[in-house]
Amino acid sequence: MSKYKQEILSYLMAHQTEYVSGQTLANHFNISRTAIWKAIEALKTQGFTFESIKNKGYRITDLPHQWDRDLLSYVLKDAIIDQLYVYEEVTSTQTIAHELCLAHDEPLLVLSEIQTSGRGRYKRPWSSQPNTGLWMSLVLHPNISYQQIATFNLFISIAIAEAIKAITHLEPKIKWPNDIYINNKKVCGFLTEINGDSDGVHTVICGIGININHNIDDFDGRLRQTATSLKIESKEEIDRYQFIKTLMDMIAHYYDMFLTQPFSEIKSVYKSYSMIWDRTLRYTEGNKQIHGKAVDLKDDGVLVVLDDNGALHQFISADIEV
Ligand code: BTX
Repeated sequence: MSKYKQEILSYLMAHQTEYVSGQTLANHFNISRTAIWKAIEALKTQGFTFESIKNKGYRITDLPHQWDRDLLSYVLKDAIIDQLYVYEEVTSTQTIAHELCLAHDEPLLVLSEIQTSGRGRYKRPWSSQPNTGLWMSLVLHPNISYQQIATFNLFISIAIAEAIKAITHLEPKIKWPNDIYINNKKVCGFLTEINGDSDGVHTVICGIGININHNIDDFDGRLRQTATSLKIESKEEIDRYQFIKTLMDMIAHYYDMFLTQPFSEIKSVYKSYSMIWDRTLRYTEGNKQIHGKAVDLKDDGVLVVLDDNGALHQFISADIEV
């Protein structure tokens, strides 16, 4: 495998609108034209398509449809991660991320085309079809207390909603605390797991699942009624690379806000995305179940709900039936 493959790809991606000759590449990287040719051949096997014109050079015309590590490295070169792990199939990116963060102190991203045991909250299964979605786990190391983790979720949910809106121009809605819906159907679920000690949280492992290019038939059983994808809602195939870049940019922005500003600064933005206000809904947390209306979201992320009998309840996390 050419050790220059990644650099050659980056160069060609940066010059995607023009032809780049083998000689230009050879001069730029100070390697032979044979080495350039080998790198191009290797990229072809990964799913890149090139137009190659005699005396003009190469131009990338099509990108791999599967997640490709080299392309993701290029697309995410400015992302807030130091390490990127891309797999074809894993049990769960959360499980892999938990293992990796034992040996790494830097921020990292784990992504897989397929998850055979993708999981949601309370060990519920997360359906993770190949070639359609974004199944990823982001490992970050904020220096925060355990109490602050509830607001981390709030900032992340705005980041996801804004990425969806920027790419599709649809109106995503946040269902507190962990889901994003479009037109009353679930398009994304995320969960945040932590490692910490008596000094506080040292690792946050945020697993995000987003249905991107699913058709309705891609969902099994009950999910056909409850789930949706960006493609179903926008009626357009979404470029997953463009989506993940936008998502990681939004996460970088809102993560920085999370570290530097109180939630109160963006509470009104959060509420504008929320789908639970002014609605009487069923809230379940453990054995506790009530029927009521959300009346406040406190600065520490606690949701205050007024039940049908006029009593106030506080939730740090709950399942809400919408
Ligand atoms: P949750 O417990 O709120 O959502 C799980 C519930 O959502 C399931 O019980 C099912 O009803 C429904 N569901 C399952 N799969 C889908 C789907 N693809 N689209 C819509 N609804 C679905 C939310 O948990 C957190 C999910 C996090 C998933 C990511 S994927 C990457 C990372 N790795 C991993 O194993 N989990 C996270």
